Amino acid sequence: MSTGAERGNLEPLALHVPEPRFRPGDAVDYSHLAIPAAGAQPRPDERCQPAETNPLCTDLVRVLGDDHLAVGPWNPRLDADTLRAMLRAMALTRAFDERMYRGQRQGKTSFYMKCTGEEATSVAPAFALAADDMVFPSYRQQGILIARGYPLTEMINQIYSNRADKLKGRQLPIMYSSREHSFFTISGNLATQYPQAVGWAMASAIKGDTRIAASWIGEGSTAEGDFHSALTFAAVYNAPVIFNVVNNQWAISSFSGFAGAERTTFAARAIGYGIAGLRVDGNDALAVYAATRWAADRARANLGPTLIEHFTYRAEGHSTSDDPSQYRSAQEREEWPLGDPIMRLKRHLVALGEWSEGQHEQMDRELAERVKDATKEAEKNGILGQGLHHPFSTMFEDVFEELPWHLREQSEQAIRERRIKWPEQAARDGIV
Ligand SMILES: Cc1ncc(C[n+]2csc(CCOP(=O)(O)OP(=O)(O)O)c2C)c(N)n1
Ligand SMILES: [Mg+2]
Repeated sequence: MSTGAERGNLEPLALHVPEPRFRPGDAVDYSHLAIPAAGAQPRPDERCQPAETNPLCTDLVRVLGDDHLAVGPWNPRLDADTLRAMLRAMALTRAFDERMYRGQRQGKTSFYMKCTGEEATSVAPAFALAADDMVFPSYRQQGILIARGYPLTEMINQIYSNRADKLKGRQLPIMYSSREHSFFTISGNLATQYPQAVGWAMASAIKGDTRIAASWIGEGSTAEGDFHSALTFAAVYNAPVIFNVVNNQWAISSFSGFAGAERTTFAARAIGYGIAGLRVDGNDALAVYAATRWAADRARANLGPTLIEHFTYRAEGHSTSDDPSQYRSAQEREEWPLGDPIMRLKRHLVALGEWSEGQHEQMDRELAERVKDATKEAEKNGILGQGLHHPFSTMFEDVFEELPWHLREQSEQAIRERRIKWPEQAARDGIV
């Protein structure tokens, strides 16, 4: 057995600590990113062996070219009405984000998260999936709810935690839930939605149903164990599930390198699990639609799960609690080589002669009005800071069918303390 002394001529062991290419003030150059031409990627048959998709895990599926036309085998050939509906849902998502962000700055809510620049990664899949396919989103897929027609006022009630909030203020603002829209309750605990989606998909198959599941996760969250156990279960049982990884380059202030992006792509995780994988231009709504359709058809035909990496960019801060100017170059957004998803779809429709600048401006004005009206409607039910909207005494309800003894004790103690310390609020809550 050799000893440390005998190996004294070796360099000491060292670790690699990833460092992002650009920091605040740096000039940004994305020429290291390989962006292939639109239309150049092969489209294997949906019934192919998973390994046939391996080359697509390091490629980039693109449909919309620099001339704004749709090209290649992944072109989903959508009619103009569908393209306009998708554009509208994406623009509404952005208008909603703008207004809610301002609402947070005005103190109407404590917290908000935008998805600016990533609208295609939720809206296009919502169009490609069936309305009753079950989605297990992260906190950045408000576009799905909007595309599925969930009332904006309900979303705002939840964001304001007001008395009409269906979740009764028990969830962080933006962590929606809607059984009617097949939208699973959002959890702040990253990555938990992945194994839940697989469990739901397995249950759907066990019941002999035809509905599939789709889940979304940020690239940073793929470092969680839940991501890997979900993929193992799905691969073993060939579960009818679509795994979306939204690679927006950042996880708050950590860049994608801390989740392994320097070594390989996120789509390439599929190769190790033996499932199908696709890496897609996430700012190209048509490519996202086509990839989702491919994966959905495959899952529905009992051909198993697909992992789709959406290569995109988080154009704004992580949340209203974040200041990205502290850790990344402001030029990144401007230099991002895949452009803006709304602009790209708009230019495509204009190039087809199915849309115009004037129509687009008019739509933006109309959507801003619609969001404003919904906001006013929701404000009638209260905003943050106007007192507790749901009685304090109900805080422990709705989790267990019957309150366990230890929670009953805690509840009684909390109510007793409230009565002593804040008698006015207690009287208002009806605690006497
Ligand atoms: C289990 C867990 N760890 C850490 C956090 C704190 N946290 C919230 S969001 C976030 C970054 C996630 O980044 P990513 O997965 O890339 O998603 P993105 O925000 O970019 O959409 C972190 C670390 C958390 N909510 N849950
Ligand atoms: Mg991210």
